[in-house]
Amino acid sequence: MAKPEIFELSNGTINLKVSNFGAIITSLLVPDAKGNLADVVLGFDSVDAYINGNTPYFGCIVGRVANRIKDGKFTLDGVNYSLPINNGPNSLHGGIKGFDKVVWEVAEHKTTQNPSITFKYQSKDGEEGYPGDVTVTATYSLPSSNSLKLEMEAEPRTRPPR
Ligand SMILES: *[C@@H]1O[C@H](CO)[C@@H](O)[C@H](O)[C@H]1NC(C)=O
Ligand SMILES: CC(=O)N[C@H]1CO[C@H](CO)[C@@H](O)[C@@H]1O
Repeated sequence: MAKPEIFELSNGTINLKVSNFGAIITSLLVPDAKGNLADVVLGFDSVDAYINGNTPYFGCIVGRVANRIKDGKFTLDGVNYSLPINNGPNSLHGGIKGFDKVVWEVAEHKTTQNPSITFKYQSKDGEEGYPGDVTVTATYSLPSSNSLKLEMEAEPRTRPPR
């Protein structure tokens, strides 16, 4: 498995730090009207804080689902599913070990021209109670001197078992 680390993207004006752990944005420096850079996201300097700590869901990609599922239960195509309960009686975000707590593969990292980084994660059938294999990609890029873009894709690899 890849080592959790923090990557940096810069286009000279704005500067993004993002980790392959949870696809977490740890820092985003942008200039104010006078050109002074300030970090506009809440985050920690070290990836260890995210791995070890009880960090809130700062800057991450939660998944497979965002928000709560009541009692951690849902029905899909007539099949009942039970998810791990991690928020009162409910299931919150990706469960106990959601997409925010796994190491993603670095599928591509461009540092020149329009810098970008693509993270990829293969979620297995049954992971955190959810059916079907899913391949997830998240691409962070700096397409211009004052913009950050995030493109996300989730593709089912197998149909849920009947
Ligand atoms: C699914 O859950 C509902 C509600 O609890 C229940 O009525 C139904 O019988 C269950 N279906 C199956 C296939 O277990
Ligand atoms: C280093 C780098 O990639 N700089 C880019 C920042 O964004 C402008 C467009 O606004 C590009 O022209 C630069 O190449």
